[in-house]
Amino acid sequence: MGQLVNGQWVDDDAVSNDKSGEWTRPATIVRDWIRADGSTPFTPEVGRYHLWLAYNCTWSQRTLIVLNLLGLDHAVSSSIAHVHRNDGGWWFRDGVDALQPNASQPWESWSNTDGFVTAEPVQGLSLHSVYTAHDTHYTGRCTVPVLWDRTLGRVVNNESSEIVRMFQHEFSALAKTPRDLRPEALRAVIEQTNKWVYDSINNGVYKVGFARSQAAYEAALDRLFAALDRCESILAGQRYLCGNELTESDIRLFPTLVRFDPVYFGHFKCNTRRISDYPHLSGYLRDLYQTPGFAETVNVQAYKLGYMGRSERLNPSRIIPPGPVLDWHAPCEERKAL
Ligand SMILES: N[C@@H](CCC(=O)N[C@@H](CS)C(=O)NCC(=O)O)C(=O)O
Repeated sequence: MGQLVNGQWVDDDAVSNDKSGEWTRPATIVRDWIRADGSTPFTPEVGRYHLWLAYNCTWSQRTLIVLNLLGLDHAVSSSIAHVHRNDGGWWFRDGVDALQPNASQPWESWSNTDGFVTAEPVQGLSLHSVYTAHDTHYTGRCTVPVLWDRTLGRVVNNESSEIVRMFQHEFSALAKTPRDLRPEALRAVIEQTNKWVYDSINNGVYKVGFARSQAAYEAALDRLFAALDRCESILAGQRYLCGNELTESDIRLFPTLVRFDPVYFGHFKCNTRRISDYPHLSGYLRDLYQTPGFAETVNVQAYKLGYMGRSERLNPSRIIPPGPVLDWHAPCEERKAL
């Protein structure tokens, strides 16, 4: 794994489990905001910001879905990391102008969204060099997604939940297909939903998979399936999590659902039930998958290679199963009728 300590990469193998065996996610560090009203040094502009992402990263996927849904992909470019985090962390084929902001560079030369899904390790531009370009003395984990500002040559924010909010609320003037994914009338229910979905499902699968004691594993597993059961009963009566319109909460749940049967079920031992065993949840997953903006962010092979291909602890043989057979193109007319 590894992280930066005072600007130097250290290949530590720290795992964040406490004494009970429970796994905790380290806090996110850079939390600045782009504001349309000019109240921060970061203003929304076409071509100014770049996203460093990985297809196999669930947190990256939500930022990409929001970019697609709002029609902001013309304004914010992105690079997709190689699926394997190896010694040195995440790697990209090349960089945003090699991290030297240069306004004269044509757009095409700094956008790289070709996926980069191969089993072979690579070395190109490291994510940690993005973090040290931001701060030569950076200390902390080097995570994706990262929102990079080419004008100021620094990171704006590396917390996905905040990046998606900036895209929604601060980039509306640049959005080709603006829509409100957090309507005022639903804000309270969206906040509540995000909280339990994050604790028990989005982050919950990691708590199950990375638990280091039977008790911690079972507690996280119970919370996960209680929350999935709760989704199933909500979705029995309405098309989306917070009502009959698509909201941010659906975008946050989708990346976990789409990885569940191919990866979390086996690799993280989340195997009480598959998503395909839930009639409403599986119809909802297909419905979202078939909504323009979602499917193009999905890369199941990247999930398998990324999670299972280099996990010494959970999959020492590194064997990748070809299955399961999934069909997210199957009709879901009953969902649209809700
Ligand atoms: N709070 C962050 C979490 C991001 C995160 O944990 N990203 C993972 C990939 S899915 C990562 O890059 N981990 C590298 C590391 O921890 O060293 C967010 O939601 O943006």
